[in-house]
Amino acid sequence: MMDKSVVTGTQGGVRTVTLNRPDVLNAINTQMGADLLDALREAERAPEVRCVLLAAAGRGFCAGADLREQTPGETKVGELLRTRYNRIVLTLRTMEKPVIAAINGVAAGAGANMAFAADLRIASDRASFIEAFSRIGLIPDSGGTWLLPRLTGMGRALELVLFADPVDAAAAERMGLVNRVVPHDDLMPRALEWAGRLAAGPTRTYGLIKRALNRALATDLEGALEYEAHLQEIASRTGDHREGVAAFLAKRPPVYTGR
Ligand code: T3D
Repeated sequence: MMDKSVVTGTQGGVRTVTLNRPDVLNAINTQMGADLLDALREAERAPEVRCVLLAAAGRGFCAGADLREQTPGETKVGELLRTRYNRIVLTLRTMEKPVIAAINGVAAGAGANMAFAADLRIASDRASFIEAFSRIGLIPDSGGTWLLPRLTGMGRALELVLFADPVDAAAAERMGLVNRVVPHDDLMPRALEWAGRLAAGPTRTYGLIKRALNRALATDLEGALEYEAHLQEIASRTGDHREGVAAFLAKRPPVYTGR
């Protein structure tokens, strides 16, 4: 039987979604793109999932689109992006539960931008990032044009995409591309620790937080304040808010159900 291109497992509310084409550094072919989108959408729907951890098998995180599947000039790239990559990035970005990317090695092209679409990034000291697109005469896709200037500022974003040089983990942390860099062997334990913590949190509220921050990037202060007021009404009616206040007053740790 062929190995699955994406492997999933759930423990303690954490759904781990592992890219699994290690021989090609997890380059995304048609099958893997479909499997990844399915896996993310399933994680988004599943009520028992309270945090998603995007990880990868082998020495690479993801080398972007599988270039062996492409025929430049013939492949309908716009359609491929609209039906697959854009949906993956939007699902990562908008699903109303936290998404962590654990970056074990090289992340290139769409592979880098998928990592940048996650909410938090924890990287091995062996990780690197390459906005590889311009090396092969393409523009950054999979959200790169939107995500990079927001993470690093416009000057650095342009440097990353025009030169398309590899950025090592330490430089990525300095630029704000990743939240933490850890020794390689600590990557999955540390990522699972973060994921476990978030999976025990007020999931509904985390979802509202993502909604608020995503919207805030596209609005003015007045609009953001109004949206905060609207969403806070919703958050204030959750069981987890009641639990949080009760726990504080009783001087005990809260036990959140995610609702
Ligand atoms: O056109 C569209 O579909 C639109 C969407 C575009 C989105 C994109 O992601 S465009 C960008 C595509 N990605 C790239 O251009 C990166 C290509 N890969 C590399 O530049 C290098 O592989 C890396 C810098 C990522 C890693 O280098 P290195 O030296 O550590 O490894 P390697 O030897 O190059 O790769 C190992 C194997 O993976 C190798 O196979 P082999 O020779 O052992 O049989 C290599 O061919 C394969 N591989 C790596 N990247 C891809 C790939 N195979 C297919 N597609 C890849 N993207």
